[in-house]
Amino acid sequence: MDVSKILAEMQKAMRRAGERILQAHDVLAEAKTDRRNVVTEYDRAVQELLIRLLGEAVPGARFFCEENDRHDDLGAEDLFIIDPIDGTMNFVHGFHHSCVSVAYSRRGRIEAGAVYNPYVNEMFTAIRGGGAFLNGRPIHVTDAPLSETVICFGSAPYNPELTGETFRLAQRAYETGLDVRREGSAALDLCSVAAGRAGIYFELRLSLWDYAAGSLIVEEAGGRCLRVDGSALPFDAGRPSVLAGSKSCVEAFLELAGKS
Ligand code: LIP
Repeated sequence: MDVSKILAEMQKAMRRAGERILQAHDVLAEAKTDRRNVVTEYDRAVQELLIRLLGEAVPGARFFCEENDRHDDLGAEDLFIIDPIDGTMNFVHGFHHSCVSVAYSRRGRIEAGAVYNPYVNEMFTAIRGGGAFLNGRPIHVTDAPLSETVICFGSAPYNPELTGETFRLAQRAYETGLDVRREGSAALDLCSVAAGRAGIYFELRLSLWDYAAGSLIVEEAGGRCLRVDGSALPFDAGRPSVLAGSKSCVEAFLELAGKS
């Protein structure tokens, strides 16, 4: 099936999922590994809805998802990588800043990505080689120097051993840029970079479903997406750090982080 048709099916399914998120009420958090790593009945329900709809649209498709340990083969012919609600902590506490993130890969290479924020009806999309879009309008990373940008970061709350380094980098970023933001959704932070709203986003530990779609959207918006040490971002079940931004902002960040 043509990738553009698959992306269209992704967006249809994600909008259905977004309706579920907007209709949520009495959201109860369940601790997965600890008090900061939570899941809700809505995460599971949205994931099952996406699996059903995308499985109907692309018969035989496989899935690599955050919930219920649904981790099919990453080298599959047709694979969807799903974070049903990215920014679950925001969702539980009513911050209205969460999204659905879906990437499509073919034989181990991401070919399309979409990130949908239902609270503000923003659909970010990209097809490899085809550019990046917000609600159908082209987007591009900022051409401003790092010192003239807002910098987003994630606090890797599941990994308290990373707190010191995270906030050391955040302070350096704060001293260098205009200000910092910890907005609570990795996928939306990546899209803020792609849309030129933020110069950089970094987080010291993420899962593939957090960054698969957003990393392609950043690259197709003219940016770079890599590890914070400057090495290539993997496509596997590991939990790497992530650094995203324009070429010049990434180079400036690597220097301030003492990694260049
Ligand atoms: C979250 C990310 C966030 C990160 C959290 C968690 P979830 O995804 O969006 O940036 O700091 O540790 O990974 O769990 O809400 O899908």
